Amino acid sequence: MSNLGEFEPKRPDSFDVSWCPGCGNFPLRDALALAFKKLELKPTDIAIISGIGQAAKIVHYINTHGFHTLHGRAIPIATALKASNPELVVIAEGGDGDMYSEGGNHFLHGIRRNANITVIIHNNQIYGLTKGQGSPTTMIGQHTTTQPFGVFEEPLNAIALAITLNASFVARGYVGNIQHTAEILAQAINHKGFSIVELFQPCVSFNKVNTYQWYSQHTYIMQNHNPKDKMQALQKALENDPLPLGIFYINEKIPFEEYLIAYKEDKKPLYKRSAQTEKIKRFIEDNF
Ligand SMILES: Cc1ncc(C[n+]2csc(CCOP(=O)(O)OP(=O)(O)O)c2C)c(N)n1
Ligand code: SF4
Repeated sequence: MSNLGEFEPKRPDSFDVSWCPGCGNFPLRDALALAFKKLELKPTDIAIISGIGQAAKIVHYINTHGFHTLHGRAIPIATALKASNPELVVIAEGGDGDMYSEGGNHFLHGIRRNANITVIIHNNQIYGLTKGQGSPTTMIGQHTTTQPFGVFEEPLNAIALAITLNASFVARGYVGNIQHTAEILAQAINHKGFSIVELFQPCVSFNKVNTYQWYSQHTYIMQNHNPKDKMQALQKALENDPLPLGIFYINEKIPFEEYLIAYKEDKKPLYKRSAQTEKIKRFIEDNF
């Protein structure tokens, strides 16, 4: 049963949530709202930018600012939003297909650019919205609607990839544990830099392998792990069964917005400034 409080979407009564009953997106949304409450954020402090897919629909089902964009494109739009208004808490969300396949290129370069945003990947290890095709994280041997003889491609280990690329914050959770997931999300949102949180999220309709029971049996919460130690983080990320949960890696570095010339002398967000028409006119006259 959801307890979203002020994050309950303000929609007409006729607006239905189209997630299937039992979908892991429900506890994921609860954990996110809990993280916002822990951080004492208001709905107007936050903007969620999503791609396309079941996961990406979250912007309609939680009361914050939101923008449902194109498949795989949440990260660049979230980056631009943060640059134009660094005061906002900006979150990019999408499924494993959205972020690792259609948006895979942006995932890599988002890590390099290091905007101060949080990226949440709802990893159900399948394409949910389009009815059960194999995704970049589907396990080898799994039978899917498009791989009836079983998946033969190596699944993507995005946690190991992100650590190798020196991402600023890398974590993984499982939505079956709402408290632990909320704790990770709160730390990710608080972290200054590109924060990646991959969340195992069962798809009860199209992934009959990675169920709630499967995740409970094949995951564990890391203890005494030092997230500042890159090699230890990478070693943990390469563990396959059981799969570790928690914060793998923290790498403090200057975020993208702080390099922007627009904020060198004035920290006021761009949208709060009036247009400097005289300066623009002079620039055009001098250069064209
Ligand atoms: C460029 C583009 N390619 C393909 C599609 C079709 N499409 C829509 S959602 C989706 C997969 C979504 O899977 P995932 O991102 O894992 O999210 P889920 O639905 O499982 O939450 C695909 C392939 C699209 N909308 N746009
Ligand atoms: S198809 Fe899967 S991911 Fe989509 S709403 Fe249903 S259970 Fe959730």
